[in-house]
Amino acid sequence: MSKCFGCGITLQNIDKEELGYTKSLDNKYCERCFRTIHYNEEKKVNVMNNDKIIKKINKLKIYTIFVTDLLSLNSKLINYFKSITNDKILVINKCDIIPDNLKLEHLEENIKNSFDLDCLPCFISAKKDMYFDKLIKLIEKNEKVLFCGETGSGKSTLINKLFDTNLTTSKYQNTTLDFIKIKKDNYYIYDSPGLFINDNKLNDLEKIKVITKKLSEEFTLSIGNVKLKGNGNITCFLNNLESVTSKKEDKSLDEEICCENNDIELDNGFIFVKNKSIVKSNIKLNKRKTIISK
Ligand SMILES: Nc1nc2c(ncn2[C@@H]2O[C@H](COP(=O)(O)OP(=O)(O)OP(=O)(O)O)[C@@H](O)[C@H]2O)c(=O)[nH]1
Ligand SMILES: [Mg+2]
Repeated sequence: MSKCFGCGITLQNIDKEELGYTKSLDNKYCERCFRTIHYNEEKKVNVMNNDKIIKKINKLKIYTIFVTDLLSLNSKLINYFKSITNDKILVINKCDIIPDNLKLEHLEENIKNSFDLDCLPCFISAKKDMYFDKLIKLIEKNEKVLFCGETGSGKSTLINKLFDTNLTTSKYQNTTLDFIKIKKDNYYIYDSPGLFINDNKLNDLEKIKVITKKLSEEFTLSIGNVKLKGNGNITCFLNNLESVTSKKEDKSLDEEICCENNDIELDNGFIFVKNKSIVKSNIKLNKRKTIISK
């Protein structure tokens, strides 16, 4: 049975409504990939469960490149990274979106400390071909390399750039549907379906939006589905598409955390709180040691 070159799904020419459909089994791509590539269409599908993906990655015992971006990096994702038992590296893609005043070498060190990693992460930009050297050196040491990480982190884009392949990429979630094994020169490269972390993921990243706000008890600050009150100044690092509004409201918020030199993790970014402050919210939020300041 042949598989789609774009997303890895098994090709079939029987059921138009089912995944893998193509008119002719001689085609290299399924209809879903064809429509994504040529018409930028989204077709939502049921995805492979995260635990199943991690189990398969660990079973393959291959050097693993775990891809994320700065706004998606959070404790939930890092727990998946840590559950990979293969030799591995954390690659932070889309570094073209990071504001120039944030120095990558500081971020690398701070991320290692904040998430208690064994080694420094590696910043790259697949889209802009930036900082591939270190990654290429790591790849060259291994005959087989597997790319994994959250959906939309840019795994397939990165493989296309590094190995001149034609995997399907898109701004939508769950583009790659199954593991894909590609032989290229002396290497075996594996792409994998993306891990699904949250419904609110925004993949279309331009420059990170940096917004400074003062929290208060009278005004509710809304960032996506998160509402905030409290005291002190905060700096928000957000996706360019994320909306931020402020509204006078008497209603109190139930959750509360005390922050000092912490980041509060959001679905598409984070909030840096430098000075000691109380942050109240409508949903339970997670704080970490900041990745911003030294
Ligand atoms: N700004 C920016 N966008 C990128 C970069 N790399 C990839 N992207 C974009 O991220 C989106 C997702 O890319 P994909 O390569 O399809 O992501 P994936 O990790 O393979 O996603 P799944 O197959 O769903 O797991 C696309 O819109 C890419 O253009 C990058 O370095 N910078
Ligand atoms: Mg992909």
